[in-house]
Amino acid sequence: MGQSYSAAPQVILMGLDSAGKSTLLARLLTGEVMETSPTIGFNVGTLDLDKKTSLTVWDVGGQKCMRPNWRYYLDDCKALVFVVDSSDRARMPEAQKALKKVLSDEKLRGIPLMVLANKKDLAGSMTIREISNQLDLQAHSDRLWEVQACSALRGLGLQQAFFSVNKLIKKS
Ligand code: G3D
Repeated sequence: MGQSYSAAPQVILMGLDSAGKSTLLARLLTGEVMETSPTIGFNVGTLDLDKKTSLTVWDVGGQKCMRPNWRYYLDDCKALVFVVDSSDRARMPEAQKALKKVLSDEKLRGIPLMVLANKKDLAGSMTIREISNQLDLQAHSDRLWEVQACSALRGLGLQQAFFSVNKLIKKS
């Protein structure tokens, strides 16, 4: 666990329930996930990309993202990472709606978006293009966005994705 949450840029992890956020955070932080108290209900950890670069990653939950208090975490948010289950076509409209709602928050104006197309290990998972279309990402021309495929379960593509998140933060 890093020494200070406030020193590293804050990244918020969101997505529908079962998208794979907890698995992803646990994998990314290699066992360093800190469970916050049930009243807060969020997981947080610091990801060290290299000796000089760290990101503080907050998992604010799936259903929980609709709770009023998650908005307080947006104050210092430098990037939003939205996780989708790329094998679940049926829930893409719901994911699209949730993403649109989150991005409409004034506090997130202009901040970059990384969509993680998780569960790429599953046969028949959607392509990046399909996911971009389903989430209507072209509509978000007012911010930098990117989609990357990963498998939280297998630990594939995660480190690369967060290096890209860091690049997006620097560019924006
Ligand atoms: P959440 O925190 O977004 O709600 P979880 O999601 O991390 O709890 O994951 C939900 C389920 O998806 C879990 O399975 C988990 O193992 C699985 N999962 C997460 N990431 C991947 C992945 O990359 N590939 C595959 N195949 N499965 C994944 P269970 O069975 O425990 O519900």
